[in-house]
Amino acid sequence: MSDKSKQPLVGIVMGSKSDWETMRAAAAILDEFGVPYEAKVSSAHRAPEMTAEWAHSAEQRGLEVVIAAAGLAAHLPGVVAAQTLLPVLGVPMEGKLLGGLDALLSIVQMPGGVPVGTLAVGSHGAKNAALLAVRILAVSRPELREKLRKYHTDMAEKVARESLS
Ligand code: RP5
Repeated sequence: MSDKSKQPLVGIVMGSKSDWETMRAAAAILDEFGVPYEAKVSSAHRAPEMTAEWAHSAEQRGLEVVIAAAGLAAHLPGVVAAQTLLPVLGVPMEGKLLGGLDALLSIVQMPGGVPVGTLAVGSHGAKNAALLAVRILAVSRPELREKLRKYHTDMAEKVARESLS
């Protein structure tokens, strides 16, 4: 888990506790890079005021990037992006009925003016949202850039080891 003694830099917000199973993949990456984060369940529909308050105060709490995950009519990332100037990365959750296409379209089709950077559906999106958050933070943090460089070198070496011939 994130080191609670450190100032969280990334806020992971999700529409339901049921999303955490998927969003663990984002938390695991942030832990791997030593990036402190806070994780919060809040819903654009079921708890609109709490969501607005969380988004409004995100910047003054010291967060620099938001990862927002939601399924079904997934309005949470857009609603959060409307209430903060922090970069918001949206992760569509995989729903049972439409496989996450509903959430993907809800998150990706933001009207011009309020951007949400949308990642892949499910755990690949969760993982990449965290890696993108690390890249954003790494712009002004050389130690994170170094860790990213090593991450990519390790990944390439792993693929090379897995080659079949
Ligand atoms: C969305 O509804 C949540 O983000 C979740 O993906 C989906 C289902 O929520 P639960 O019924 O599991 O609480 O708001």
